[in-house]
Parts: sequence; C-alpha cells; structure tokens
Amino acid sequence: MQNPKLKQYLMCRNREGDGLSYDLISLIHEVSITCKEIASTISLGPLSGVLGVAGSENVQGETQKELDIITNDMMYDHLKFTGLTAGMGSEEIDDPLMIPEGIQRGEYLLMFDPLDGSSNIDVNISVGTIFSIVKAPKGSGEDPSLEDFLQKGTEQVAAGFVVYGPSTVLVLTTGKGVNTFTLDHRIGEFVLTEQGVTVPEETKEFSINLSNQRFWEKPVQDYIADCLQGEEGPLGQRYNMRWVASMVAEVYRILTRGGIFMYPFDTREPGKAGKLRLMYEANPMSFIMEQAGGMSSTGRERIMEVDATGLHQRVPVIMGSKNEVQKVVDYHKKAEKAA
Ligand code: P6P
Repeated sequence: MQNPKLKQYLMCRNREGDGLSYDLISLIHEVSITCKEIASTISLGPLSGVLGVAGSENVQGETQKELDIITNDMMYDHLKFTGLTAGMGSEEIDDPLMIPEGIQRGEYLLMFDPLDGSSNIDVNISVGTIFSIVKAPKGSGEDPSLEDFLQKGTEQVAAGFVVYGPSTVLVLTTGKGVNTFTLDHRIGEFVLTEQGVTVPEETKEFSINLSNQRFWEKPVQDYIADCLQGEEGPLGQRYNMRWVASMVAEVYRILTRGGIFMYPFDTREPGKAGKLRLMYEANPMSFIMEQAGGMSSTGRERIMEVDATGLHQRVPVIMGSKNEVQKVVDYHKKAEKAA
C-alpha cells in the first residue's frame, strides 16, 4: 500500500479527531508546495545561476545569499494569494509581510526562515526551510500588527522544517507528535515515511561550534570540557561531536539518533542573546523537539516559554535528548548557586 501523501494524511488524521481546521491543513500543504519549488531550485546547484552572495545584508546584518532572497520571495509570492494567512514574518525581511489589498486575510500568521544554513549552499551541504504557524489574534479579515506575531512558542498550532539533503524531508508537528514526509520526486508529492518520531532520551553526541569556546558562559564551557574528558571525566562516557553549521541537518540527525544541539549565548555581541532567532528557528524547532519527547532550553528557561519581544529576537539554544539537555540545565543551576 502506497504511503499517504501529506494532505491525505492530515485530512485522515482529522477524521480520526485531530481537530485541525481545514484552513490549517491547507496552509501546511501550501507551504509544502513552495518547499518543493525551493527543493527544485537548489537541486540545480550552480546550474541555477543564483549561487553566491546578493551583495546585501538582512536585518541581522548577515550577508544575504541570492537564494536567501529568492526563496523568501518564493514563500511570500505563493502564500500571499492563498487567503490562509493574515501576514508573514521572514528572517530576510525587517518588518512583517502584509497581504496585498484585495486578497483575503486568513486566520493564521506564518513565520519562516526560507533558507536556513544558506552559507552551506555554495559547498553543497544540506540546508532547509523552517516555519512556525500561530493564530492571528485579530482573526481572519484583518491586517496583523507586529505585536500579533510576538506570541510565546507554546501558542504555535503547527511547526515544521524541510531539510534539502540527499533526500528532501518535511518534518511536521501539529501538537500531536512528530511525523516525517519524504518528497517522492517520481510523483512530486511529500509522502508519509515515519509516524510518531521520538528522540532517544540519552546521547553521547554533542553539536556545537567549538571555535566560540572562549565566548561561552561558564556552565557551557564546563559542560563541554567535561564531555571532552570522556570516560575519566565527571560525565563518565566518551562523546562524539558533529557540527554541520546547518540547524535543520543537526535537528534532523538528533530526531533520528539522539544528540544535543547547542548554540549558546556568547559574548561576541553581548547585546544579542545568541545567534539563532526565537520566532522562526528556536520556537518551531523546540515545538518539534518537545513533541518528539526531547527538551529545549535556553539553559535557564524552556525556550517555548520565552517572552517574544521582537520578530528577530535571538535566544540561546540547547535542545535534543531530554536527559542530556537536563544535564546542561543543571550546570547552569550549579553556576547560579555558586554565584
Ligand atoms: P556558525 C545557519 O546560518 C545557522 O543559522 C544555523 O542553521 C546553524 O546551526 C548556525 O547558524 C551555524 O552558525 O556560527 O557555526 O556558522
């Protein structure tokens, strides 16, 4: 029996009582259509003629790749016509993206990083699209204010990411566990490949950019130092390390075999609470991680409880196998007691 396609599966789960609105199912499906277009574009590599930098910077002050802008436009230009969203927030654009005059404002707000890990594009390493969906406080028919986007991660009604790797996989949660859908290029559809993804509670594999070690706070420095001591150290086990520099690839690996992903606060830019953005990276990935039985913390608090104060607000990220994330939280508690 062929695996159900994305929309078939969501509709079927709804008939079994998932309680999703038809508009939410349709919005998720429309996002997946744009992700198929993105997959097709980036699979061309240099043939697409759009690799390399765009010669501009985003609101984060990061150099934008041509494809950052192209994929941002693909998401907005497709989704603005659906009548399913009242507005969008994108990593690549300073202010919220409004729906053009004359087009229905839907009941959902969509936030996304259209091409996460884009610095890897030129070297042919996996990249991805991350998205988060919340209800529009004003309901459908109204333009949202910036404040309408600034909801806690616990308010998300759906979150997902697509990793464009050797295979193109959509990882999705609507609050009822995590499922994966693999793009079957033969029929051009995302088809269900795994239901009820769960993250192993234990791990011996950490992911962090070690070159920033001198900028980390002491609890993170102490934890990684203890990991590197292996069996003789206080953690009593040998660790392995992975760093792809593409969050979607790290998170997908952790969902598959466990692990802990860390982009902690660092003192390079004290005014910024880390590198990753809360609204369209940390929150959606945290929703998925928790729904898969993992844990996601800043080190001091649950990421999905962090108060949202800005569309591009940054947050320290420590997520993955529950028992390992808890260890890092305990290192923070111990440091605070000592202080
Ligand atoms: P660094 C990609 O730019 C990203 O936002 C995440 O996908 C990734 O985990 C991180 O930044 C990589 O950061 O400092 O190692 O290049």
